Amino acid sequence: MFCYQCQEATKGVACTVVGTCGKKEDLCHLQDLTMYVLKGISIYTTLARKQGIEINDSVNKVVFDGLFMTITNANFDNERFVNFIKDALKVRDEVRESFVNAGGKLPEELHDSAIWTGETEEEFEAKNEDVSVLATENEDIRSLRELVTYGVKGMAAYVEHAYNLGHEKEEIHVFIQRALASTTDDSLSVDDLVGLTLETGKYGVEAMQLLDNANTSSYGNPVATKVNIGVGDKPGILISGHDLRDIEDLLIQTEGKGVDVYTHCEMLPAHAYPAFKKYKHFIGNYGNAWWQQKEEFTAFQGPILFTTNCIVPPSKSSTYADKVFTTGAAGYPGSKHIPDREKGGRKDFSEIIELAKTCPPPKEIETGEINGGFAHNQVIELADKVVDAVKSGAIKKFFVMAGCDGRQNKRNYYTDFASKLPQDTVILTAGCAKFRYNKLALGDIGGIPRVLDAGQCNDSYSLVKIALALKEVFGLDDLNDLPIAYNIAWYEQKAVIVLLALLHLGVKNIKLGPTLPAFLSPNVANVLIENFGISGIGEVEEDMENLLRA
Ligand code: SF4
Ligand code: SF3
Repeated sequence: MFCYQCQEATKGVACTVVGTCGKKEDLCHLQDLTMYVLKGISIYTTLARKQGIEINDSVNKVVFDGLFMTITNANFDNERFVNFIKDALKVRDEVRESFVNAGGKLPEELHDSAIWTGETEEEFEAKNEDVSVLATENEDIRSLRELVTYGVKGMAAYVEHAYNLGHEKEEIHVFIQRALASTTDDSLSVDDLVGLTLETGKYGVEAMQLLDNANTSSYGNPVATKVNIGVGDKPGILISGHDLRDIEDLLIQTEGKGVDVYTHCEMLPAHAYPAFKKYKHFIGNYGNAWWQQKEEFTAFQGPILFTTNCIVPPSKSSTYADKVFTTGAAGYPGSKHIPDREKGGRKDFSEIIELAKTCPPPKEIETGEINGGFAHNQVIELADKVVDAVKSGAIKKFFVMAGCDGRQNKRNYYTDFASKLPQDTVILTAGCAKFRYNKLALGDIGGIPRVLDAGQCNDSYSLVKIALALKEVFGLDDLNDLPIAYNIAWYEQKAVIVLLALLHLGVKNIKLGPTLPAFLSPNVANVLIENFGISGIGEVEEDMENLLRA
């Protein structure tokens, strides 16, 4: 196996025996093949669109679902991948057939991903060498192809959440598929692929905007909220991941059932949406970022529903493995998977609710409250206060510390960084990176909390909107002239699309840690360093001094 798509790639190079995430070789091969088949589909859809031939909308869903399933820690279920590949091969061949039937012209030579076929698991496994990341020999081309691929994986996740709320944008599907097809095109140069990488960022902004519209038009604009981190006395269901439509279905179905609902990790921001505030049994948030789930799920004692990543494989001695459920793109072998909703309907969570009723209430692991709900609308409502604080010097600088958390000790850097920041600074955060500092007593500046949490990783879009609004207020031409520094933590591919989106918007001098991506070849890393001033992290004090001075 060869996988280097996340920040925890072994030795900062690649996982080649087993993933740090728990992904085994056979699963890695199935995920590689999934990507290959999606590329094959995308070759035909892109050709068809170029020739003005219409594609059935259902194909888009196959592509974004498949991409999402291969994101780090989303799906560990080999069987789901085997079935997905079989179905996707059929879809690919149907797309080709309808393209040809509609008078479409096939090129003389087609990439192998558009024609290869296999039926059995043995055939799938035997294909690995051809479909592995290493099949691209030139390391710069490979690096750029993977950078684009990981960007569209992140984008696909956001597209799926928006789709679940009835929001879609054709141009984003068209781009995702064109980008995938481009990764099979040997005629593209390094420069072409650099251009495609920046274009990926452009569509990343659109995907985040699409999801922001979907979330806020369905559930209202998040408002400043204090979220309880203690427990109630009833049995609970813990819901993790990013899908708001799923939490809506769960809250509705648990009402009046004597069962409480708690958020975990990236679901924490759900508490700030007005539509969810009416549920009395929506008690609070339990635990921290994804990587602490083994201990926290044990203490929770009730069922856990994963709507997306990040799943950590439970240990053999785990007392909660039989209480884990998955839905959507998430999957884990042996865990019950709740099927998709019928159009216009709701998912059926009754089995989880029945199980919860038989469980003891969660054990208390902490008490108190944390602040949330500082997405763009809420912050812009506070704009006068914020602008006055900047003008009076009460706020000297904002630090965007968005992104992902992870298990490496090196990430203590972010806790240290946040706690050592001077009192006249404000942290703007989004994503599960926040769990490194959102429980510190950092205080406020004239009523403005020093950690403004915009929400999930996709809500990094909110941070951009806030920056654009400040740029306007201060009459600046360039985002980089604002007193904002970027110190971003990444782990999986959604952070890759967030980063590419920021680059597209012209944000410079981003610090990216705790390590630079293994998939950036030295030359590609240099392009990012030279053109965008991207740098890795160093020592807290030195980094802070440099960022405060810049
Ligand atoms: Fe390794 Fe990350 Fe790939 Fe898992 S997703 S195999 S940890 S690089
Ligand atoms: Fe976290 Fe997995 Fe990326 Fe949405 S939950 S940010 S790592």
